[in-house]
Amino acid sequence: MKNVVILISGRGSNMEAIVHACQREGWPGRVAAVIANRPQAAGLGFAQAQGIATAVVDHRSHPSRESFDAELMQVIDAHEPALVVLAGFMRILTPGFTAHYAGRLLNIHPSLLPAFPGLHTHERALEAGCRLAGATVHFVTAELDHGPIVAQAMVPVLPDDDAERLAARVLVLEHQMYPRAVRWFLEDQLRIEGSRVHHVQGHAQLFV
Ligand code: NHR
Ligand code: GAR
Repeated sequence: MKNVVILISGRGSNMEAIVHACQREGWPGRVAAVIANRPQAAGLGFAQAQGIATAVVDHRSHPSRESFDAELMQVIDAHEPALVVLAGFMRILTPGFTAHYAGRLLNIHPSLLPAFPGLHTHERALEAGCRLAGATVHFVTAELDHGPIVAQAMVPVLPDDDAERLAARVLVLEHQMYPRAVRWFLEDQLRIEGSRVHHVQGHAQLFV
């Protein structure tokens, strides 16, 4: 059984989708721990109710990003993860952290990368007049939101959209795409070739 460690900062709905899919579909892996950088992260309650180990590593009790990341790595590595999953995790990680988990660290970002890396993606997509929006699952590298793309999901932008409505439409597909991407990784179906990722059996890496 491969261990997965999921990092969250808040609600944790993507983490829930992954836990449920893992239970329902009988993956060759299990969610061994859910770790939050905020003590109030709502997703911790769900994880505890599922009998999953939880921990808080509070960034506010560290003097630097390096020291926060060092403790985070210790807590993660106690679970010997094959894969670490960022699911609404809101702290930028240091190059030392991303190097330590190179090739086994995934993120979901709520835009069609390489458009709109960073924060406030839905507001920025609306402001830019985009007719298409979505989310991207990618391997994490030192450069923020620039790692190899595993899968993308697209949704239309509708005339009455505000950021909240658009985010909700994107989130529905996030909950389909992220569990699939995690399952592909655990089943060893993904190959990274340079900056590209392909599924060995050619499964569609686009969710519509
Ligand atoms: N770290 C690295 N090195 N590379 C990536 O690709 C990362 C990462 C850490 C997080 C998620 C990302 C997203 O999908 C992610 C990808 C937080 C911020 C941010 O500015 C930006 C991008 C992402 C997550 N965080 C502020 C900070 O100072 C804090 C913001 C807050 O606490 O609300 O760390 O969008
Ligand atoms: C998701 O939409 C995710 O793509 C986004 O935040 C939401 C988290 O929801 N991630 C980021 O913005 C990362 N900076 P969740 O906690 O319910 O999964």
